[in-house]
Amino acid sequence: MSILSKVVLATTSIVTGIVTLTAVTQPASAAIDTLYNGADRATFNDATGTFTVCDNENDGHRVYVYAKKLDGSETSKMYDPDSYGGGCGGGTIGRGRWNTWHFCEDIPAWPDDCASSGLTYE
Ligand SMILES: [Ca+2]
Ligand SMILES: [Ca+2]
Repeated sequence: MSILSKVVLATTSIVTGIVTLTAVTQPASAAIDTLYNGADRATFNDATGTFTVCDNENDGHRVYVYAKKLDGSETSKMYDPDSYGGGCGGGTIGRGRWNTWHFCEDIPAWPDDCASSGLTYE
């Protein structure tokens, strides 16, 4: 075997090792939790702690998400900043003793219309 062949073989096994390691470190249990409010939509990614919030209804009602901990404390509201159209909004939370998250449509002069789901991100 030539020296060049040995170098190529060694490089190949290093690359293979990196690929395998990357595959193993991918979160196996990553899940996306989705809440709907009509056509409006929000997600939570439990691999990254990231919320997205998308206003898909051209009705003048903004949408936002927030999360609540077991001790009752809440995050601030994370809005879709440009409301209907454009992109989505969102934010990221740290790991902790979370309890629920809420996806709400802002209804002026009425209680906001919210959908809720359990939240585990420890
Ligand atoms: Ca809307
Ligand atoms: Ca938007």
